[in-house]
Amino acid sequence: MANSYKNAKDTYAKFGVDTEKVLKTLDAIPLSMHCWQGDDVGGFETPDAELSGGGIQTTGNFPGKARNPDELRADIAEALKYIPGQTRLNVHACYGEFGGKKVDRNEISYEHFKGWVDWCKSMNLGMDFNPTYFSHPLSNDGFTLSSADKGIRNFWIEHGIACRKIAEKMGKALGKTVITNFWMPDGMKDFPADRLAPRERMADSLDKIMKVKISKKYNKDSVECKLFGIGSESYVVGSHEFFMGYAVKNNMLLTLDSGHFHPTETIADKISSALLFVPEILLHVSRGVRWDSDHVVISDDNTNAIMQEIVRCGAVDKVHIGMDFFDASINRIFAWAIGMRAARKCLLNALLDPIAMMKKAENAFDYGTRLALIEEARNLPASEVWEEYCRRAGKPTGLKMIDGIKKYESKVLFKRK
Ligand code: RNT
Ligand code: ZN
Repeated sequence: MANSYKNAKDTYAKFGVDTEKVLKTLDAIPLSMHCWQGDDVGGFETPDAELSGGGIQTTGNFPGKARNPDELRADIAEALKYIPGQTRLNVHACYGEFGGKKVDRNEISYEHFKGWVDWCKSMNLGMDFNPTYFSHPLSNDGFTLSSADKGIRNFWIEHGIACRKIAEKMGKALGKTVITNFWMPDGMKDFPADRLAPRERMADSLDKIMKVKISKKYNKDSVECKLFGIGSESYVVGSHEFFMGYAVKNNMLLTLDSGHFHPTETIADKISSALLFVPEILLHVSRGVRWDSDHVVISDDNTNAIMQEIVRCGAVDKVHIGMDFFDASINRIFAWAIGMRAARKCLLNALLDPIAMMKKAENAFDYGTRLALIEEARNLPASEVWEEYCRRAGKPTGLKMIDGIKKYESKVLFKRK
């Protein structure tokens, strides 16, 4: 045990915080890492999978992105060398292993994901899943489950059902519950004449997907709202009110993505409210710069505020923390490692806060002491506790992490042509 950690431990004890307990709690909280940072949301469908439509975008062309499942897994394994704590891998349906064959979205099945499941098992990773409602000819006019065309709607309903079945099998194989996140890009660039009908169709399609009996022990479904996207600036069918309502009505999980609200609106304050009405929450932790830009997560005020709310609501078991960022302009291993570590660091900060003292002051209407504690907490030696945590987990920090990833960059990434 390093001396600096011992000092930090003593300092925190004065504020009523047991760092040993915190480290245990921290280590057991899973964070879900999204596979799609590894190839800019491309996926492995044939021919030539690439992110298109859906109102989301990656910018940049940093060399060496993964071109097939094996490369993606190698890159994930490399990133995991620097990521401490329980991790889950979040896979999108377009990342199935189709063996060079064209398998349309409504025809996918568990066999296409068995490779991922076996690998995750061997790496001791849990899993999460997502139907892919973008980058497809039948999503090109901007509507999927809410399309006015019955054939298109049915195609996407079949896709949703196929995904829930796959997720259930994944959960069974892993012996761990999978969370399946439904995000549909449906919306319009300019003012719609009819905002209601697409929403009625979206709800009806979802009802048809959710009607299929799937064991909640192995799969839980979540729905993700959004304010706007590129090409859906004026209207998104699955708005916050729409999905909050849908999730409450159907007792489902609600996904809150940090980039999916007004630019000055943050998701931290939504957690305590939503948890009163939905059983669980899924978070897409992201960093929007001026818009839903999906920049790599860092330990900024926003991320700290999110983690504080999870901890202070006592909702560590009810809020599932997933990442959703994709930056194609930097080394993608860095992106994963930086984002995952930042999220966990913020979680650590939240656990280290002198909450008991703050609550005591608050209950005594002593808001001066409360503010003093908030300010003091910013200067407590959390970084020493983080160092100790990584040391115990055998994960390099600081310059060692940078050196390690740079080596992989020259040895592996830059050799991919
Ligand atoms: C898009 C949503 C959605 C996607 C992933 C790839 O705005 O955030 O979660 O990022 O499904
Ligand atoms: Zn998201």
